[in-house]
Amino acid sequence: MKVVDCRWERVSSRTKRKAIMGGANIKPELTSQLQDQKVKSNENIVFKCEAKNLDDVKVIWEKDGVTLGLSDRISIEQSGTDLRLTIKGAKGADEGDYTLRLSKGSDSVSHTVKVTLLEFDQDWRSIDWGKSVSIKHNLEDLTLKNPQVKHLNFLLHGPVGAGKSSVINSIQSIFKNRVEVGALTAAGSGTSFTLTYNSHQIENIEKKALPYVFSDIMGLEIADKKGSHPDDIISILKGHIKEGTMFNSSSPVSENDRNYNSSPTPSDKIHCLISVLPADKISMMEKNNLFKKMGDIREKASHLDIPQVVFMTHVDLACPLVKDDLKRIYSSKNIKKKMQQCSVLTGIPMNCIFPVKNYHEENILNGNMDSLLLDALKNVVNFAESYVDHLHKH
Ligand SMILES: Nc1nc2c(ncn2[C@@H]2O[C@H](COP(=O)(O)OP(=O)(O)OP(=O)(O)O)[C@@H](O)[C@H]2O)c(=O)[nH]1
Ligand SMILES: [Mg+2]
Repeated sequence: MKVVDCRWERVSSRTKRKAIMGGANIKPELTSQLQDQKVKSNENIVFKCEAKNLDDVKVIWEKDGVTLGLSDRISIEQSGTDLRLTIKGAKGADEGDYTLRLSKGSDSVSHTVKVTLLEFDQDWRSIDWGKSVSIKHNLEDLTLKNPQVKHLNFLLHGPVGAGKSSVINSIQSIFKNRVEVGALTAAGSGTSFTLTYNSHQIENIEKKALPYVFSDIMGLEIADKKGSHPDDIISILKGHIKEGTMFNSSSPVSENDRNYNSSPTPSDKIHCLISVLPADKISMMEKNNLFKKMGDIREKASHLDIPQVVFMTHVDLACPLVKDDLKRIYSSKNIKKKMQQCSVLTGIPMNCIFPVKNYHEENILNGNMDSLLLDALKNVVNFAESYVDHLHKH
């Protein structure tokens, strides 16, 4: 603590003299405020603040009411009017309320702020980041156990602009080894861009057809009058709708329609229903009736025992941490919270929710994006495989 300046000065009032004699009655004062902090794992937490009248003042830093002392992680500094607390390498236990307290005799001034960690100390789900090539090869070489089924059919449903077409393009891109735009995407439109029922069989670089077919349908729109009719989607699940069918949102495809397949084979059915939800808009969606519509479809899929998952897209827009480094996807608290919201809203358990980042502005492939998408694909392929296996045995 500093030595107080005791110079004698001629002063007009008794009070002022007393103050200068030792700063006895001058209260410490904070001249700038501490700020709440949201920090990444391992980042340094630094609190800076300015104060005046610090002579004879005890400077105390507290965390959740307990006084902090110096350690190899904690440094407490004072230089003139500048006060600083640094905590090296933030971790989960550092979250809490931090108080700076300046006290002198019975006078005391304090300010409390919050530290929140944007990340968990460890990834809560593991993923093989470096193994995208071998996972890709395994998926290329897969032979289906059920001889009646030629390929696994995945149906993507979800709101307009959720990234359904982009999911297909992204998966196709990985197997083609270059960025593809086969299933057209729409930039920023409010109404659905995909109007017909289109199927895309994934091919590899040698143009070999892989046993994965993705169907991309018109987005389920907020207004009831627009978007795919839920009855059409249920017909798709059962394998009644042929490729290329144009949807009419006011009247579903009937049994008399030439696009109606009245005797679907196991190969025509949907083997996994993928709800595509954009991470950055989940909170907004809670308020509209989209989830009711999606819920009706999922209920039908459940009656048919079709496995169901969520692909949560736009993760880059939902979390700046993930935008900077996709590998932080399973340490980001924000992303986990969004996934939990998806789970609550859809009733689909967390282990069937896969956050993905689609190719949308990139021109070249990215190993981390591939890893995340392939991890999701590997899981849905397993679920669909079990389902078709079950169809075969029963
Ligand atoms: N930032 C970001 N943008 C994405 C992502 N996925 C898709 N997009 C963009 O979001 C927009 C809509 O994507 P689409 O794939 O057309 O969405 P959709 O669900 O097929 O839309 P409809 O067919 O109209 O129902 C496009 O501009 C995409 O480039 C993502 O993961 N991150
Ligand atoms: Mg689309």
